[in-house]
Amino acid sequence: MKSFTFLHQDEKTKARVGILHTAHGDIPTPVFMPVGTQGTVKAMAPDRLKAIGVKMLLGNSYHLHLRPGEDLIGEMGGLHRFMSWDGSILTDSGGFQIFSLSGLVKIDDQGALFRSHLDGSLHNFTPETSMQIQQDIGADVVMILDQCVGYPANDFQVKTSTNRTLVWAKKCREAFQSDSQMLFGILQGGTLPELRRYSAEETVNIGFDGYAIGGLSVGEPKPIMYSIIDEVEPYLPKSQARYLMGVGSPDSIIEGVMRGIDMFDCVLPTRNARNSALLTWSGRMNIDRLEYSRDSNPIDPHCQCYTCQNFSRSYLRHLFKAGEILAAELATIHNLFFMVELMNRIRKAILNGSFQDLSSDLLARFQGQIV
Ligand code: PRF
Ligand code: ZN
Repeated sequence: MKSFTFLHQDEKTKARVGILHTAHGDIPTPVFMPVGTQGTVKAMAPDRLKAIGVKMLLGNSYHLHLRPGEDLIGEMGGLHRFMSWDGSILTDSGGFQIFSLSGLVKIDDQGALFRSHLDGSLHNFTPETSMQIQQDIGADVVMILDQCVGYPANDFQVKTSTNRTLVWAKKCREAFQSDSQMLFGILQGGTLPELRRYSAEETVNIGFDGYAIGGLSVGEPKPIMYSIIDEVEPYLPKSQARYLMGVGSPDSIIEGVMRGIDMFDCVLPTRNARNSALLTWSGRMNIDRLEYSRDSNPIDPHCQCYTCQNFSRSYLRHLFKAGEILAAELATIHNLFFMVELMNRIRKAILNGSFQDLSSDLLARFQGQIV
């Protein structure tokens, strides 16, 4: 099964438009995937996600393995049926969460032994178990188990984790057996250009359905992240999807797209929404500010989302101040609609040759803002 169709290359940048073919539908790229860590995008019923135009979600093996467990999800017919979502799902392997959430006990080329952040129980993730978990969950796109280091990290740590990720990548490739699912490799290499190139070449040699760039947006300055993408992009096959993991601020998405990235995910649009931080076409807006208390305008006058079509800034501010759960839902609807619209505009601009103009316009609006 062909996993990706490369449709159009921008003439002035590396931006591209394509289609990711999954068992649950075709996904136009570049795409942003909202995060549904525990089998739900927080505060959003699936019909609402669909109405907004979301076609693909990210789920987390780490969380779903700990609770409710992949056996239970498998018995319930897989994650799509369990959560009543018939769009596409990509699952992260658990590599990143083991390092960011759990108490890591022991790690070697066999796998990682860790303590659950929920109840302290011991668990072992190996390349083989990670493949089994993601196959039981029924993800459309499965990610290899990888080891991500933070920033800064010393050269030895970066080298060890990069080599271990390659050992795990080979084991995942061998253990993975599915006709309906895709398997993506993950590059590591910290901020060392040489090691990044090595990671890219070796991962591509193993051969995957797509390639993710991991280990970025872990505390390094953004210009370093962009230079690492520039470093590895030439080594990634043009005919396959490239995914920048854990990156989703509007300015980083635009910078990523112009460097040839097709897929993004990030908790920020949904998490920020629940913290009253809203995305608008004139930059970030904090709806709990006093100046909005008697403001009858919608969040964004240019926005066609359900929230902006029906509610005022004044009402939203009231819901947040009163701690009402509808605040989280309405704000998430708006922020995800914004992300879908952003990706639609990006794809359209790449296709009609105006991507460079769009990107400089949008970067001027968003740069420097923590959105
Ligand atoms: N590896 C995995 N998931 C991730 C990352 C990674 O390096 C990141 C880094 N930004 C986010 N999510 N498996
Ligand atoms: Zn809106």
